[in-house]
This record gives sequence, structure tokens and C-alpha cells, in this order.
Amino acid sequence: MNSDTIGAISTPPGNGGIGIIRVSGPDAVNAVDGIFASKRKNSEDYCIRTAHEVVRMSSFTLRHGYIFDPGDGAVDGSGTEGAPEAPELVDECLVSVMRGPRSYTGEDVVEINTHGGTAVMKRVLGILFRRGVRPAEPGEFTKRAFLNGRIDLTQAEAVAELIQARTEESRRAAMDQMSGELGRLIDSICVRVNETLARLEVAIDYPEYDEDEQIINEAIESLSSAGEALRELASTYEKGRIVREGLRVAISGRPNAGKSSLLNGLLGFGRAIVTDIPGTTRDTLEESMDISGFPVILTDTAGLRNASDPVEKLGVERARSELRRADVVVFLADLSDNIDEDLELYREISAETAGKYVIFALNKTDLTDGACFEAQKRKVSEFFASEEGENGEKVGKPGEILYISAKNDGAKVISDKISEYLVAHGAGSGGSIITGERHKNLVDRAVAAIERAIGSAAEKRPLDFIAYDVWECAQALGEITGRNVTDEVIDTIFSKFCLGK
Ligand SMILES: Nc1nc2c(ncn2[C@@H]2O[C@H](COP(=O)(O)OP(=O)(O)OP(=O)(O)O)[C@@H](O)[C@H]2O)c(=O)[nH]1
Ligand SMILES: [Mg+2]
Repeated sequence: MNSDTIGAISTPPGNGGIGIIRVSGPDAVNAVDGIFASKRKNSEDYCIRTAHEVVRMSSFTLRHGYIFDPGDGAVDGSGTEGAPEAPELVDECLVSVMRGPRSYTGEDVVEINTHGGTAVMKRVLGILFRRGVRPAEPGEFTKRAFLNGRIDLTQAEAVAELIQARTEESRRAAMDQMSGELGRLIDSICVRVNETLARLEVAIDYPEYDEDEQIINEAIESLSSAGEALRELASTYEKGRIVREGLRVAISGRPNAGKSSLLNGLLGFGRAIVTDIPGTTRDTLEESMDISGFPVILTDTAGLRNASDPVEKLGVERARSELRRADVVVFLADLSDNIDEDLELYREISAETAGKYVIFALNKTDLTDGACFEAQKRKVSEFFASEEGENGEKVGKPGEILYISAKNDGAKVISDKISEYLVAHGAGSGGSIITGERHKNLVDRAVAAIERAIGSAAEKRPLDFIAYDVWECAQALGEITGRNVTDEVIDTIFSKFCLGK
């Protein structure tokens, strides 16, 4: 248990209707008690220094009143530099008390709802600091909740993810993890692994009791099922990554295909410059948006061609590297132009698009009439038919071939396709998923250890050989939930939090 009391402004910086100052620690109640009174006036018979109203509040209750700077002559002698001589009214507020251990941090927590002005909150916090409260570090309230056993490490990490969640699916994934689902799953696997470890250790210590053969068979069986569960969990990381970081969608194609028009259509505002001059977009333009509750990062790129202009050349390089980074590529071709060049370009970038979901969209349907449109369509289908055949696949067939008009409802058609992809590949259908890289690395470490243990068991190696890897697996799992984790790891995790949480 910590002996110092910490305080911070928990609401975001800037002006708001209300601001919340949170204080946690053994002296939280006393510290606020000394600056709070339910009456505005300090008369002879009613003094904030003797009111002691916060101390008398029951846990989980709220009280209306006023915050005072108690002044230099404070009875408890806490008056220090910067304090006014007589008590000074600072703000009207609501104070809530949550006593430990049933509080967020597990300690006594007092929250002061002040008016949400920067000057007000800074002043109130400043008074508390003069009275022995220490400025909280980023994430320190949640760190205390973890250290006091209120939550496990996965739940603490989920708090930060929940705060950062920008879309509905990100919120849902963080909330699932915060409710402890992932921690419980890891714990249940860990229990099984530890049972196996215990059995192996007994057999090592008392070789006379059991047949090694039987112990080893049992170990293989139990470890295999634990390994299976962990591998399944590891496979959810990709879904988790989309929820956490967003799906990267690159819009690519030849100059003038309508890429920037599509970006603007998807975003719903004129983010990128659109002209009929080929090579308008030179740099990559990145914007985030929400599609069906998932975060999506859209990138408009320079039109791909053999550019002679050095600036455009750099833009084309960036466009190609953006293609490599993308999860989904929307490749636009201009139906009103020579489609063979678009198809040729599509073949050229096949290395960059390999393994990615490609939406091949033929744009400007509004500019092509019946016969011309049919001829273009035939070319496309012949291209992909021939590219697929004979000596194996030269060019990956796109996931979708669409005919759109970015001038009309093209953006909606593309957005619906991205949405379909997200529903199929993103998280959201419940069950534990891992969103964090730290978790993924540890699950991978646990799986590798299990595989080594099973391998040793199959080769009938000595029991202590097997036991070591089983122990290593349990260690990795314990690091996920924070059962066994170093101070450095803890510090790194919480340093990424925002102040006041
Ligand atoms: N008629 C019609 N014109 C379109 C359509 N989509 C784009 N355009 C026009 O095509 C021209 C090029 O559009 P952009 O969106 O700038 O094309 P881009 O692919 O970003 O071009 P670069 O930035 O040069 O690579 C503009 O004049 C657009 O108005 C469409 O569906 N129909
Ligand atoms: Mg453009």
C-alpha cells in the first residue's frame, strides 16, 4: 500500500462545464476536508478549518459546497508560501468520497467536481499540493488499482485503450478486455499449465511413485490443449490490430483515375485537391474515418506513372510504399481512358498488392456509353481470365471488381465493400481477442515454450528438461495478467497513460 497521497486533474485540459480533480491515498479525505465547506461564508461559528464535513461523509456519497484556500493561519499549521492570509473562496463544487478498498484505486479516493476552467482547477490542485498531496504521474491511479489487486494488468491496459477508442468496435473490444475476459482466459490456461508443471515436479522429486511414461503422456495431452487455446487466441491479434490501429486502405491507380475524388467522397468533404490535370496529387494524404464502427485510415496517393518531375517522382515512391503498408488496396482505373494502361499498371504493382484484399474499381461509368462500356468490361474480364490461367497466377485476381462513378455514388459502393471486409475480418463478434502487441508477443512466447515442451516429451527427454519449458510458458502467461512482471514493464505500461487516469 502506498503511503503518499496523489492528485491530478482527471478531465482533459481546456475549458469545460465541469472539471474533476481526483485525489487518492491515505490522506485524500483529510486533504480535501481541510479546504471544503458546505457554507459559503466563514463566520465566527462556522469555519472551514473546523467544519470537517468530508471526513464525516459516508463512502459513495456526494456533497455540495465550496472550496477555500484555507490561508496561512490554518489551525493544522499547513499554511505555507503562496497561501492567502485569510480563507479565500475559490469555487463552488461537488465532492464525492469513495473509501478504500472498494474504490477505483483500492485506496481512499475523493473527487472534486469544480467548474471546468483551467484557472479554477489549477488553483484547487495547487492548494492540495501545498497540503501534502503529490502530483500524480500519468496512469498512476490505474497503476495503484493494479498494484492493490483491484484489476489485473490486461484490465489496466484496457483502460488506456478504452480512453483512446475512437469508434464503436474499438470501444467494445476495450470494454470486453476491461471486464476481465482476457485475463480470465489466460488465468484458466495458466492453471492448467501449472498443474502439469506441479505433476512433473512431483515426479522429478519422487521418481519412485509414478511411471515417467504415464506422466509424459498426461503432460503432452494437457499441454496440447493449452497450446491449441493459445494459438487460437494468437490468431485473433489481426482482428485486434484492426480495432486498435485501424484498417489501412490505400487508394491507388494512374493519374486522373479519380482517387482524390473518391477520398473526398468517402470522407464527405473536400480534403484533397481535385483537377483534371494528371498528377494533381503528389504527396500521400492520410485521413481517419469510421466505417461500420471500425477505425479506417484512408490514404490518397499520387497517380502511378513514370514521372520525370523530381517532386512527382518522390510522390510516386511514397505511393508505392503506402501500397506495401496497406491492408486493403482500392485500385482505381479510368473507364473513359485507355484501360489497357490501367491493367498493365495493375500487373506492375502485383508484388506490392500480393496477399492484400484488392478492390479493383473501374471509375467514371457516367462517361462511358453502352458499347464502349461493354468493350472495356470485356477487356477487364479477359485480362483477369488470361492472367489467371496457363502458367499459374501471374497477377492476383482482385477480391472485387466494381464499376463505379466517383461523381455519383461510387464512394458509397466502396465504403460498403470495405464494411463487408471489416465485418468478415475485424473483431466484434465477442470472445476474447488480443489487441496489444505486448500480449501477442507473450502468447507467442508461451506457445513456443509449449511446443518445445511437447517436443521434448515426445522424444522422452528427462522430466526436468520438459518442466523447464512448461515453467517458461507459465511465466509468459503470468506476465500478460501481471502476476509476475517486472517493475520496468509496469512502469512502461503506465507511462503511456494520460494524466489523471
Ligand atoms: N465524370 C466523372 N469525372 C470524374 C469522376 N471521378 C473523377 N472525375 C474527374 O476526373 C478528374 C481527376 O480526378 P481526381 O480525383 O483529381 O483524380 P486523381 O486520381 O486523384 O488524379 P491525380 O491526383 O492526378 O493522380 C477530375 O476532373 C474529376 O472531377 C467520375 O466518376 N466521373
Ligand atoms: Mg489526386
